[in-house]
Amino acid sequence: MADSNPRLVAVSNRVGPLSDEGQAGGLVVGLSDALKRRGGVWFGWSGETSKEGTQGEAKTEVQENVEMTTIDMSQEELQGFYYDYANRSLWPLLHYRLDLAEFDRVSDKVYRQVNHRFAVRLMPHLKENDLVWVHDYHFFYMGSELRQAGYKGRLGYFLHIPFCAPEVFSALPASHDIVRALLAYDVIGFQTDTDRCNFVSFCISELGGEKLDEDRVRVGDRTVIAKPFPIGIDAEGYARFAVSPEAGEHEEMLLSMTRDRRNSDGEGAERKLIVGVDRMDYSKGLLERFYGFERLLEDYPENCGSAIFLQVAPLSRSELDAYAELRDELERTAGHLNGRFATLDWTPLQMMTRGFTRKALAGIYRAARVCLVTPLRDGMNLVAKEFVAAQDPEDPGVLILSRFAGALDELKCGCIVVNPYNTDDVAAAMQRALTMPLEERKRRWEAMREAVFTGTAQRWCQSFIDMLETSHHEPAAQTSS
Ligand code: GDG
Repeated sequence: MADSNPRLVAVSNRVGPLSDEGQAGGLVVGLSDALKRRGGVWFGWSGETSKEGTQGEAKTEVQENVEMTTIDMSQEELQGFYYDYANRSLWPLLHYRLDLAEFDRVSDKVYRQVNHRFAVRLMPHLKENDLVWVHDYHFFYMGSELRQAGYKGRLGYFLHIPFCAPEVFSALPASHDIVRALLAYDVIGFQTDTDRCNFVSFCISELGGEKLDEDRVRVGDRTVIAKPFPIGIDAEGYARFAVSPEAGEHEEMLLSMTRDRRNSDGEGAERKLIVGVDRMDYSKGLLERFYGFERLLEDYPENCGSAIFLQVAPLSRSELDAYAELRDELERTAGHLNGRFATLDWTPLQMMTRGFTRKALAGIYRAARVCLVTPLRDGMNLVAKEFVAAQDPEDPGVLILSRFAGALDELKCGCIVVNPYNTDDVAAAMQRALTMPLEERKRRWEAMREAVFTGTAQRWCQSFIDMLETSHHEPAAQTSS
């Protein structure tokens, strides 16, 4: 290897910010650390639209020793690439929502063009020994486009969301093209072993490939490494957030809200705050969770008057119909539930679409007795890990986690596992969590804490880069069919 510490070039839809110490988001923490240490480039969309779109000039801003390089998109590109193909075709498909997935050839074409132009724009910024690491479902074709443009160095890819079963993925008209394009990368990272296995199965059943060993699959003359690299959080940083003054204010505000209830009858009843924190997305299982809470109040009426469910649900992709409809449905369901159960001095369900600062969120997690993380499908789910990192070791809360979240692999040691589609199961898990003795809560939390503090964002990034650095790079054969 010519260079003992090659630069890192990261490609993701949105770029930065280069984090300060203590940020929580996995991608940002992991990449910022590695980029600052090695120097390099962070390349992606500027967040702006302009007439020329990706044909326009790239803008570079050097921060520390990192070139933050971005390009604009045209309005048509933003629509076809981002809204239509990435979020109306790929996102629902990969989250097993074929009923919501829409496929059309115009957006397919724009998606490929944007990948092509991003690759062409990135080429002048690349050096021979760079490690190029492309992120997520926006850039499936980026690797093969970079190869076609002549890049010969190491290329890695990480998928942040699930890779669905081949039976589902093959419904996508471009499924073969996409997987063939992925084979241009040297290392393909997934959140879980299930995702990796789905990808490998697709290579075998649809493309006639073969599995060489645990980590390597061959299709034609391409051999790639396909491996799980579960993303984590900056656990130490997050734990510090949770004891910051800002977190403390939010924790205290919520505790006093629940404490008032406790003292109204002069008795020290138990704190019963349940929280959920999710982008408002149909993959997160919010509606099913509301039904679960309603069932809790029906089947375990001792919680009426004391349990409060706070759902933080910042709006996301609200330009898309499926998201706008979800919002209406959630608001209707929350209204119905409160109308049915609320009393003059108790509102059982509070849903907020405003966002909070990271520190405020950490305080909210710390105030909660129970956290509901019940996605119908999730690549990993960092909220589950943040909740664990934010707890008070002397009085930790309980995590209820969906069997369909990638985070389950690492957190099953201490969470209560639920099937989010099973309303009775979710209600029973809430009841169990609300009544769990302190000793059991501590035991479960300690096991999860160990997992969260071991599998951090920094480790995720380092292990991927280590694998990419040592991966043997065979010159890529032409991968498009
Ligand atoms: C994708 C995959 C994978 C939420 N509300 C607020 C806020 N958040 C933060 C959370 C957390 C992040 O957003 C959400 O991360 P998740 O992992 O839960 O989910 P996605 O956004 O769907 O992320 C997922 C992830 O990529 C990483 O690979 O885990 O499976 O779908 O950090 O705390 N942050 C602030 N205010 C809020 O109100 N500041």
